[in-house]
Amino acid sequence: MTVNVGVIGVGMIGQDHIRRLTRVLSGARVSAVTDVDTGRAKSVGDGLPGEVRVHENGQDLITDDGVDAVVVTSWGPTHEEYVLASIAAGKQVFCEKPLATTREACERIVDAEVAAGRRLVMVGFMRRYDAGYRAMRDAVAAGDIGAPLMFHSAHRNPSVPPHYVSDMIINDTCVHDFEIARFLLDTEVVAARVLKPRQNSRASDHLTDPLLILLETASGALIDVEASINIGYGYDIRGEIVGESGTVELAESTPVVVKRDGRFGGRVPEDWRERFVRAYDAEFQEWLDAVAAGRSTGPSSWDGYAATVVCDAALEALRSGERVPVSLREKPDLY
Ligand code: NAI
Ligand code: ISE
Repeated sequence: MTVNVGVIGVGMIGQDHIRRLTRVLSGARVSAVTDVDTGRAKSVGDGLPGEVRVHENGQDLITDDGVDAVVVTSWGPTHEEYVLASIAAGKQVFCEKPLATTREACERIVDAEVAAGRRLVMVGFMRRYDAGYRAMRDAVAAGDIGAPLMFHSAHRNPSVPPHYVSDMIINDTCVHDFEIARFLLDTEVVAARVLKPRQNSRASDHLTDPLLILLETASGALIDVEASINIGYGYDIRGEIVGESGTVELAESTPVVVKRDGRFGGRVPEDWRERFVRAYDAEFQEWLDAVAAGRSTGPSSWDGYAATVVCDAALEALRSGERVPVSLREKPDLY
């Protein structure tokens, strides 16, 4: 079966996902696109094979009979509306992170899915499909390093675009670290604190960069997340779990190490599209296969909700300088 996919928001990651749906993966075609920038939607649609409808808005795309499943790659604050509309239409929806930008919005999505009686939403937490993180999780689950005590995570972006506002360092960038910590340690976060080192002089005044976020978990393990969003040298994602009897950490992502003139070195990825290319491919292939088979898969609305609740607490901790407890509602049986 070929899944006809409609894409809402055809900016940077939307176009990258369209490329993989169209040229890399099997079992899909992009049948419709939309964007608030209608010129961009038309130009992306015109560049695709076959008949591609360019819709005026996301609601029209979702109810298009020629769309079997929806990809939401518009800006975070617009996700809730499109995810809710997809659930209402009974269509599977892949939503890029964050699921939604507030706890309340995520709760509305969870409630709608529970009322529908089946999982329809997959959230784009692609790190779960990265071979390195998977191997780390397997090592922990197999008991190779003993019970986890700490997870050190570093999230370094070379720079951020002009529309990047201050809260995004937490709810757009660190949301990945919070989410992968839950996946690796198989526990929930119970409190957050944020420390601010001296400001990076490369950062715009309206941004607080870097940050050090400390999370406590229900299992007693601690998580520290270093977020640097103007590090300049490249896109560098680091992670190490310290267990009672060993450690496991992500290897350098360079495919080769070059040694010459008394030195060795490798490539640092330019951005997330390069660093996580195989993870994005794997997450989308899994989603397409699940849609074709009429079943659900991947990070759920509950995972999206839990990650956003941690973001909310970290944002409050950033503003107040205090330790902020995190509490989740009761997990519905659906998840
Ligand atoms: P972008 O700004 O390049 O593209 C977003 C597009 O959505 C733009 O073309 C914009 O005009 C369109 N748009 C905004 N509001 C809309 C609306 N209401 N309806 C239809 N179109 C709308 O942003 P980017 O970087 O592509 O990010 C998009 C989403 O993907 C964000 O939620 C972001 O957090 C997520 N993302 C996830 C990544 C990952 O690693 N999983 C990487 C980059 C982005
Ligand atoms: C971007 O939206 C992503 O999701 C990337 O994975 C992340 O590294 C970056 O900081 C975000 O802005």
